[in-house]
Amino acid sequence: MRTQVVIIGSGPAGLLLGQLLTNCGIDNIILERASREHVLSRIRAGVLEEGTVGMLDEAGVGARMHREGLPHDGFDIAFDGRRHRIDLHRLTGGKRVMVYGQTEVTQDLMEKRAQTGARSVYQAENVKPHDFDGESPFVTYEKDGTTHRIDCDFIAGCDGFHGVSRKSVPESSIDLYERIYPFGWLGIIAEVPPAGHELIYANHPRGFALCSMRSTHRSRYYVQVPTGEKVDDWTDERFWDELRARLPSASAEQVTTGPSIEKSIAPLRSFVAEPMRFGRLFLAGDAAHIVPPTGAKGLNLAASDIRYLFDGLREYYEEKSAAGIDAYSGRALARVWKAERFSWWMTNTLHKFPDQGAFGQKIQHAELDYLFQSEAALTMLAENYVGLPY
Ligand code: RFL
Ligand code: PHB
Repeated sequence: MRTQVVIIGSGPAGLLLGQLLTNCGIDNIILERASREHVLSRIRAGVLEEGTVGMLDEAGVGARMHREGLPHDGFDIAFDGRRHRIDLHRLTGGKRVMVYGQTEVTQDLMEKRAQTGARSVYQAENVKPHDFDGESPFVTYEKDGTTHRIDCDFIAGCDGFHGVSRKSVPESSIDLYERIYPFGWLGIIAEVPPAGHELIYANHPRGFALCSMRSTHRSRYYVQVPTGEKVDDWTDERFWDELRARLPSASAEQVTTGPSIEKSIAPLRSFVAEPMRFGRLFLAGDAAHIVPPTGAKGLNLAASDIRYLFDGLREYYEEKSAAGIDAYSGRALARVWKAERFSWWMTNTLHKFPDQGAFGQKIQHAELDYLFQSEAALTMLAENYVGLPY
């Protein structure tokens, strides 16, 4: 078999790249380890930057997002028993974010791909990129007991943090940067109306909490829990009590409780692999970098990587120029590191750290106090939250 671009991974990065390539006639095949149903059952991101929204429109999959997604002009940070609104729209000269679940984004992209007839292989086992440091790379995989080989021009490693692409690169060619936080987020989804129209990020002596949503009748809530905590130790009742204890009382009263339909714990990590290109293999999205979810940047960074990678590949095929693919790693990493900084800062400012001590508490308090008194500090927060320019 032969194609122009083999895409490993059918998450948002792989599906978005595949659709943009297909739309301009560049042949591609997606190889995904999991089943379609498994990919669609993962509950993850919820907040899209305008740049991500624009890319989904460009890919031709924006219609349902504009119908069902919730545009948000701001969000709240709660601390010291009070809520402070970050007016994203005013602070950024008219920008906003879109609340629309990653599950929906993935479903829209999968449906569009099925309509266009582009090839995807789900439950592809033992996917392996080969010879990407030469002129003739290929990818092998197993399906139903048979080994297949796909020859290609390029391989896009969009296979997430635990994927095979980054691990195929010799250790001596890659630099890894990592910070692991001593806590995770316990998250639930419940079929109840959200506590308010906008998101609330809460800094509380008991730990961080976040009120988010998927729609006007479906809520997404998180509380910070220590590393090692077990989901089974958290009944719905315990979760709701803990969430309400971390919110200002007026907000706690707005929380409608109900049975959870999903409950899981996500660890928090910052991670970057450099560079993001190895010959004819490109890494994109979580395969190359992870941010803690506090800044809502993970999926958005996957989209901005694809912006640069797609532009580079299109230039290569349409204009016979390698300038875009040569610039890919540098351009992507410049944006990645700024989102890493922002997500790290949001995490440090809003969570309780076990070794924070009295000094750390005072500094965090001063940071938040300053934030709400300074137009400059608020603007820094707002322009990063809505997404830096590509
Ligand atoms: P994905 O989504 O992990 O997709 C990778 C795909 O590759 C497949 N795969 C393989 N396929 C073939 N062979 C192999 N060897 C393979 N190994 C893996 C996997 O099965 C999978 O289908 O990566 P991608 O496309 O880079 O997308 C990244 C995003 O999923 C991620 O950054 C976000 O979900 C992060 N994130 C958030 N991002 C935001 O922008 N806004 C948010 O509000 C937000 N909230 C979150 C989040 C992530 C969370 N968790 C659970 C980590 C909230 C949470 C709780
Ligand atoms: C979510 O709705 O899942 C969500 C929202 C904002 C974040 C992280 C996750 O910062």
